[in-house]
Amino acid sequence: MAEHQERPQLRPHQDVSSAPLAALDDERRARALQAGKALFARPPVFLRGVASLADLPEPHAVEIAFAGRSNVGKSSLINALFGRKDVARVSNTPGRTRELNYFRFHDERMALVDMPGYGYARAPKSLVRKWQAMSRDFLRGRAALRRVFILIDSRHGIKPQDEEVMALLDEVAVNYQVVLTKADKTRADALDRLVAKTARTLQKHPAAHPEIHVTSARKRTGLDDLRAAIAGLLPDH
Ligand SMILES: Nc1nc2c(ncn2[C@@H]2O[C@H](COP(=O)(O)OP(=O)(O)OP(=O)(O)O)[C@@H](O)[C@H]2O)c(=O)[nH]1
Ligand SMILES: [Mg+2]
Repeated sequence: MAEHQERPQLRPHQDVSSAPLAALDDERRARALQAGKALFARPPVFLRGVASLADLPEPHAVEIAFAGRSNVGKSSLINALFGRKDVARVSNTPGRTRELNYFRFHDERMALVDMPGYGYARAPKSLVRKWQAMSRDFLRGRAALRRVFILIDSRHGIKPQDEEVMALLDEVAVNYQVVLTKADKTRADALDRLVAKTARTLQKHPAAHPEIHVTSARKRTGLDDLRAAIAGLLPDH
C-alpha cells in the first residue's frame, strides 16, 4: 500500500476541458453516441471485489469509478448503462456495496469500479472507517484512474461529503464529473435549478469536468450521453 500511495500525483494526460457532447457537430456527436453504445453493448466481466488495496488488479489503460453517497444509485446506474439488471448489486439497504467492485468492459482496455457509498452503512463503525479509508487511498493513489463519476441524488444536490471527495480529487488532480441520479423523482424546473447551481459549484473546483449528466436508471434517461462520455475516455477518441 505504501508503494500505491507514493505514485506521482500529477496526471498531465487528464484533459479536464474535453468538449461536452452538446458542443460537438452532428457527425461527431453521432460517432460519440455510437462509440458509447458499442462499449456498453456487451456485459462486463466482474473481476473481483477489492477489500484491501493489496488485492487491486493489474491496472487497465483506462479505469473509471462511480462514487457517491450511500443509496444514491451507483449500482442501479451501472446496471442501466449496460441495459441489465444483474451486473451490480442493488439494494434498499444503504451500504450494500462494501468493496471496490471491479468490472472489465468487453473492450479490455477499460475497467469500471463500483465503489462503496460514503455516508452511511449498517455495519460496525470500525468497518465503515476501514472501507472509507480504503476508498480514499484508492481515489488518491490509483494512477490508472482516468475519471471519477460522482453521483448526486437530484433530490438532494451536492452535500458536504461530496464536497470532501471533490476537494480530495482536486488536491490529487484526478478528473471528475457529476452525474445527477433519480431524475424521475424531481420536477423539471427543480432539476434545471439544480443543474445551474451544481454548475456554479463545479466552477470552483479545478479538477471538475464541467459537463453535468442528468440520469434516471428507473426511466432510462440520460444514459446515451453518459455512455458516450465514458467511451470518449478511451485512448483512440
Ligand atoms: N426512483 C428511482 N430510484 C432509483 C434510481 N436508481 C436507484 N434507485 C433506487 O435507489 C436505491 C439504491 O440504489 P443502489 O443502486 O443500490 O444505490 P448505491 O448508490 O449503489 O448504494 P450503496 O451501494 O449502498 O452505496 C434502490 O432502492 C434503487 O431502486 C432511479 O433512477 N430512480
Ligand atoms: Mg451500490
